Amino acid sequence: MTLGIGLIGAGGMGRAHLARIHNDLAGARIAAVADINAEAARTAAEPYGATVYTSSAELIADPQVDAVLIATFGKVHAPDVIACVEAGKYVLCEKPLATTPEDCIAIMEAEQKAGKKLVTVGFMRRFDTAYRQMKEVLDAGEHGYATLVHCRHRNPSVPEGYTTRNMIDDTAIHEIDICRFLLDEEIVSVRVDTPRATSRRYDHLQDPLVLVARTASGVLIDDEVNVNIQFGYSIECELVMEAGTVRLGDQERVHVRDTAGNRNAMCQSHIDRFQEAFNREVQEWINAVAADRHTGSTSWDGYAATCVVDAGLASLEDGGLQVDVEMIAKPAFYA
Ligand code: ISE
Repeated sequence: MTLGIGLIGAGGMGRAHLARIHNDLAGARIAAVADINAEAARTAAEPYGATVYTSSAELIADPQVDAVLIATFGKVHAPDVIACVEAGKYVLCEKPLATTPEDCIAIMEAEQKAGKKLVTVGFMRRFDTAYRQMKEVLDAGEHGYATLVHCRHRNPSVPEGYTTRNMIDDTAIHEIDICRFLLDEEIVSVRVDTPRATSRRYDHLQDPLVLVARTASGVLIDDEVNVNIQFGYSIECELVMEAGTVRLGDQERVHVRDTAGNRNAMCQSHIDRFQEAFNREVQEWINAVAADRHTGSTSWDGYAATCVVDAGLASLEDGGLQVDVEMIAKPAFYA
């Protein structure tokens, strides 16, 4: 069976998903594209002969659409995710699931009412080979338990519309999720430090930031978020255990050694750096939907990440005080 996929949000991320489904993945076709910008929807849909909509409601109701991919801005996700759940359609929603814990709770309530997990949050790093290997090393237990995680999240630059809030809810949210995934536990408190700001930023930005988070068992996570580093898209992560460390390899690119030195090319964007992870994420989602089962991170993971983001934003507002993460009890449905 070939699944009909409907895309809501025809921006760069959405178009990258369409291209991967069409060119690299198996088992699905692009059935429809919706965007409030009719021209953007038409341009994105045209290469695939997909139906064009300017409203997400029409796309979700289209019987040709078996499952939905949402790649709009986080703050408009919730109503569309809920509409998909109410229509009984599986949905892969780009992060953040929603920008408030309340919206995430509404999504979880809709899903529990539907009686089945239909929502996957687009935390693609969970599908990255190296992160998975890091988790395997930790879980094998040979080196003891984790004590620290050191993360660095660097972007070459960001557009003028990107805000300091986005450094946490759009950028650091990846480390928030991947640390929960690696450590298998919740983050319970966060502090945000503000080092000297780089001159290579728009004035409204507080860049870089350092998030310092603590998990329930006491593991300390530090995450440097530095979004105008100029030289490339660079993601680092080192997990410290009692008797060993494991870290991501560098860039997964070949090394060139010559008179200029020993170096590897730098990726310039997440679409490039995590291409393999994105492909695996969407392929596993297609396979799971075809088999009528859930895969990847759940609405609970989306909710937990949003709660940590909220605590980080509160810390930023409070001048870097440590803020406890407030969360509801985990519903048995997500156990
Ligand atoms: C973007 O949305 C991402 O998901 C990237 O991984 C991150 O590095 C970037 O800062 C975000 O804006």
